[in-house]
Amino acid sequence: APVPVRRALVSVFDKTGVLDLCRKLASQGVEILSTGGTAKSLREAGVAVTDVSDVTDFPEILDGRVKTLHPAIHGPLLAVRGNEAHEGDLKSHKLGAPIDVVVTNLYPFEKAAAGAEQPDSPEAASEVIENIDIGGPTMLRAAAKNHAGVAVLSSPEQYDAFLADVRSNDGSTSAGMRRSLAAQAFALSARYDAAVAQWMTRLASDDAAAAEADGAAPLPGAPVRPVVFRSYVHHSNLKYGNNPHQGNAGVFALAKGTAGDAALPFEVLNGSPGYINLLDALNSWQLVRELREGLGQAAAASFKHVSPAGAALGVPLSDQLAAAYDASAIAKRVPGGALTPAALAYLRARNADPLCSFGDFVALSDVVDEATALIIKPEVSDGIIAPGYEPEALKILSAKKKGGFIVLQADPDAELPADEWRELHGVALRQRRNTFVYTPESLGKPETSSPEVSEAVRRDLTLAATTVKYTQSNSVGFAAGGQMIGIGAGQQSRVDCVKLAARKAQTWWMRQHHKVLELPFKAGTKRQTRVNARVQFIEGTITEAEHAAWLKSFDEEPAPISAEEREAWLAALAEEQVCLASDAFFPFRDGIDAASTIGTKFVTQPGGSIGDAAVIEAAEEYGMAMLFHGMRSFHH
Ligand code: 93A
Repeated sequence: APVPVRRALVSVFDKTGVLDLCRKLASQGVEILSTGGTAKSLREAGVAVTDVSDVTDFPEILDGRVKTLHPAIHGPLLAVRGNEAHEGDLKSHKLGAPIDVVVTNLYPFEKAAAGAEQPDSPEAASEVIENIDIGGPTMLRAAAKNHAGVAVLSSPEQYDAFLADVRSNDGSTSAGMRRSLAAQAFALSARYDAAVAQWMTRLASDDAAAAEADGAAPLPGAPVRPVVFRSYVHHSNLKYGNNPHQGNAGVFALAKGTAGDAALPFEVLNGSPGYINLLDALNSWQLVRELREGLGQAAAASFKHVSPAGAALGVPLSDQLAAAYDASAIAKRVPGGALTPAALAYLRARNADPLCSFGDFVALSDVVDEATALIIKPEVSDGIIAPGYEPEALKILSAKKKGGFIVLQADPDAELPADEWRELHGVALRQRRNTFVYTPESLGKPETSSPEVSEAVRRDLTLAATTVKYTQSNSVGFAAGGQMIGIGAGQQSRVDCVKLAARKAQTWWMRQHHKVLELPFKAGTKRQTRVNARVQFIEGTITEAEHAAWLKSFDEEPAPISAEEREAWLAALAEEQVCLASDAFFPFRDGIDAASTIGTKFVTQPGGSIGDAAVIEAAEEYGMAMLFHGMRSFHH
C-alpha cells in the first residue's frame, strides 16, 4: 500500500542532486533529519533540517564513527507500521515517529583503497579503514529490510524516478517502488562488503606470506585464501545458449565498482542476438578494431562459429577480382557506383570463403555507409556489429530477414577490464586479456636471407597475424592483396591448419579462372547456389547424385577444367605475394612444406621453437621470407 512521506533521513557522502531532492521534499512539508556535512550543505541552501544529534540527543562521537547508530534512528527505521507493539515501543522509549524515506550513499571505500599511495603501509591501511562506512550500510539495510514502510534511496540516479513515484501517488511511495529500491540497496551493500572483504583478504594473505617467509609458525586453522567477488548486472535474456536445450541463457554486464555501473560495450539497434551471435559479434568487433588500429584502414570480417571465414581491408579490387566478386553488378546497385573503403573491405571479407560465410556475422571497423549496406543486403547473413550506421544504411539492414537482421552498435570507447574470466564445469579461470595489437613494425626483420619485405607485404602479414589472433586455435591464415584468402581454424596439428587453409586459398584463386567466371548459370539462379556450385565445380569431388543436382543450375553442361589447366592456373598464384601467419610457432618444417605448395612467399610467426633452425632452413629452400613477431596468440 502507498505510504505517505512525512519524515526523511538524509546522510550522503556524494551530495549530487541531494539539494534539489530535499528542496522538493521540504516544500511538501516533509521533515528532514540529517547528519553533519549533509545537514550543513542543506542548511546553507536554505532547506530546513533537524540534526540527527538533536533527534538522538547524543553527539557524534569517535570522530564521527558513531553518528546515526542509535535507537532513535534505527527504531523509527525498523518499526513495522500497524504493529501495535512496535508502535508502543517507539512511544514508551520516546523514539519519535517512523522514518518513511532514507537517502544515503557510502564513504568511497574503493577509491580510498585504490588511491592509497603506499597501499601496504599501516598509515595507508588505517586511512582506508576510516573509509569503511558502517552507519550508512546499517541504515540502508534497516530501511531495505523494512521496505514495507520505508523507501531507501542509495544512488542519486534514483532520485528522479522516486520523485515521479511520489508525485503520482499524491505524496506517498508505492509498494513496487519501495521493493525495487530495497533490492538495489542490498545489492549496493553486498558489493560494498565484497570490496572490503577482497581488500582485507589480500592484506591477510600478504601477512601470512610474510610470516611464512620469516619462518614463523602458520596461523592455526585454515590458511587465508584470497576470494574474488564479481557482480554482473542482468541485461537481457537469450532464447537459449549454445543449443536449444541449454536454457536459462542471458547477457550480463560486469559491474564496475561498488556503485554497480554496468553498461554493455554495445547496443542492440535491431533484432535479438542469440548466444553464438554474441560470441561472434564480440570477437569479430575486436578483430576489426585492431586491424583499424594496427593498419589505419577500414577493415571488415565475416565470422562463422566464432572464427573468421574472411577478414579484409578496404583495398581497391583488380579487374580479375572485381569479376570474381561480381563487383560490376554490385556497383549498379550502389548510388554513384563507387565502392567506399568500408564496402570494399566487406566485399573482400565475404569473398574470402563465401561458401563458409553463408549465414555469417559481419563486423565493420568504420561507420556502415549506404554502399556497404546495399552489398550486405542480398547476402544470407545473421547480423552485423559496427561503431555506427548512416541512417539510410540502418534502414536497409534493419529491413533484412523480414526485419530480424541483428544490428549491433559497438562502443569504440568502452573501457574493457584488464582481466577476463571464463567459467566452465564449475571452475573459473582468469587471465589478462590479449590486448597486443600487431602492427607492420611489430613483425621484426626477416630471419631468412631474403631482402626486406615491401610495405604491402607487411600490411598483409599484419592482417593475417591479427586474423589468426581471433581464430580458434590452432590456426593459420593466408593473405594477399589486402585480404585473407584462406583460413585454417581449430585443427589439432599445425600442418593440418596449413593444408586446410591452402585448399581454401586455392579455391579462392580458382574462382578467378575464366571457366569459373563463365559458368552458364540459368537466369535467376540464387547467389548462394552459384557460390556453392562454383566451389563444387572447382573441387570436382562430388557424387553422381550431387552432380545431377548440380547440373540443374546450368543451361548447358559446363566445360570442365582439365588437370593441366588447373595446374597452370594454380602455378600463377605464386605471383600473388602470398603471405602466411601462424598463431604459434611452427614446431616442424612440415607446415612450411605444405605452405610452399601454393607458392607462399612470406611467413610470419612468433618463433621460439627448438625447431626454429629447421623451419627457417625450409623457408630458405623455398625462397620464402620468414619474420618472427614473438607474440603467440592462441585463442580458445
Ligand atoms: O562513520 S560511520 O560509519 N557511522 C555512522 O554512524 C554514520 N552515519 C552516517 N558513517 C556514517 N554515516 C555516513 O556518513 C553516511 O553513509 C554518509 O556516507 C556520510 C554522510 O556524512 P555527512 O552527512 O557528515 O557528510
